[in-house]
Amino acid sequence: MARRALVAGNWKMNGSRDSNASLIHDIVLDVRKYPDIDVLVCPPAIYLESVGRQLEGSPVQLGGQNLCEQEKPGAFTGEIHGGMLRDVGCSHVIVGHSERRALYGEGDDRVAAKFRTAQICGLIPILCVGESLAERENGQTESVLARQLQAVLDRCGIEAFRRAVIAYEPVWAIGTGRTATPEQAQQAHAFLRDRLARSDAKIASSVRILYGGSVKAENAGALFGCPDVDGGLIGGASLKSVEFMAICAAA
Ligand code: G2H
Repeated sequence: MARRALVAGNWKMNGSRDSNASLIHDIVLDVRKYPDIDVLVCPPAIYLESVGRQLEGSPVQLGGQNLCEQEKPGAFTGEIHGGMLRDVGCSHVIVGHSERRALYGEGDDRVAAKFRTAQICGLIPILCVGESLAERENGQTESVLARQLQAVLDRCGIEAFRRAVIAYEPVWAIGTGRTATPEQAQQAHAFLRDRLARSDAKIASSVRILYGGSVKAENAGALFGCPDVDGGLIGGASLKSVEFMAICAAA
């Protein structure tokens, strides 16, 4: 891996004050064994502040799972402004996760707006892209990835990728136990990097592209061994400290 690896836990809508405290306790104890990688946790918004407090003094970084695309705070009931994520200690925020795209109607334009707002607020966006099973079977994987990436390039420009992370998450591999093979992951990651290289080769070679979709301790090593895979966005397996730290060990 030419770039510094990042292992990010996306807790999704899971956790409680007690389970979070125990999970973070274990991660903080263990993470010092892995000084050569970056580790990030993305708890549900309501727990960001308490988890952030528990992370103080540790190298583990904090991220949000979503933010409002509005650049200024105001009358947007139920939404969370990027500045608020910064305020409670977040460095990163996930944008465009396929669950947001599919279940909450977030299209490419809205995802691009969220990406931009994240950066305006000083956050590093983790842009999720990925094709559905039908799209893969119809041979549309590359056109879907290109479209999702282009929406952000059109709105934010290539320079925006100096401070951004991409996560390739094939929808058919998310929470299904079905993981992309290392070859499938490498092919998609290389494609994404190549698209960025058309605009700026240096930025393309420095941007971290994570793989996400049923990553576990047993498959992490092979995925992270691919030249264009720079770590992972981990869902279910990030909720168990032993499994999550084993994934960190593989990075
Ligand atoms: C993909 C991933 C984390 P899981 O959504 O973003 O989840 O590892 O449970 O497939």
